Amino acid sequence: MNILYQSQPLAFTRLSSDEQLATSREFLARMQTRRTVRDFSTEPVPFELIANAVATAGTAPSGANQQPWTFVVVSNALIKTQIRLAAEAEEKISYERRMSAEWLAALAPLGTDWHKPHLEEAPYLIVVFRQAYGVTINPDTGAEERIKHYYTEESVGIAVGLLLASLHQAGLATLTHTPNPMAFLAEILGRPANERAYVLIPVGYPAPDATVPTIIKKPLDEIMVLFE
Ligand code: IYR
Repeated sequence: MNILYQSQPLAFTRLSSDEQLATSREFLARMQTRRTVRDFSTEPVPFELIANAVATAGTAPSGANQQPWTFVVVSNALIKTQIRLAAEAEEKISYERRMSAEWLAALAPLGTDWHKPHLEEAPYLIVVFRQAYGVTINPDTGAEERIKHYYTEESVGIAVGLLLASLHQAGLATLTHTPNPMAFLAEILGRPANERAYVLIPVGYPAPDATVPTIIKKPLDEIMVLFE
């Protein structure tokens, strides 16, 4: 017998077919209005919206339920400035030297460059870290030991998806920003050796004059393959 397996009845609310369709359509319509935003207002955001989004992210499934994530929430202006300066330094090198012509061409329709004023303007930065492995103290020896983590990339990716959905649902704008390399984030934020920066997400209200690139999402028949 597996003595470690403890179970309980599933709490599950069965919706009527009408409710299922209505909520599914509403959610789709709402998510179709999400846009990645690069022009942020400095207007403050209620902290609970951020906390609820992080708590929502924390409901994500993860490999062996190890929940290999840390969400660092920054509103401190000095730290935001430090992050902006370090990110821009890396991005400048990337845009001028590291990124291939093919990559720059792929990004051209998005209108991005190395300037990242949103890293100071957005009221919150959420820096998501992936815990490449866990750390525990051996009670007998007092030594630090590593715990193997499974599927951390997939787990953190799913959690970030839920985070973005929650923030959008709460009427906030986000930018999924991956300055590369991102090691400076662990340094500035004093994160332990097992944590790797995964994505940096400015969160706030869009600036009143915010613009977004004209892009289209692939239609359903291009992204779904159906065998019936
Ligand atoms: N990290 C850079 C470049 C960049 C890369 C991709 I792929 C994008 O979809 C957008 C930007 C930047 O943030 O500017």
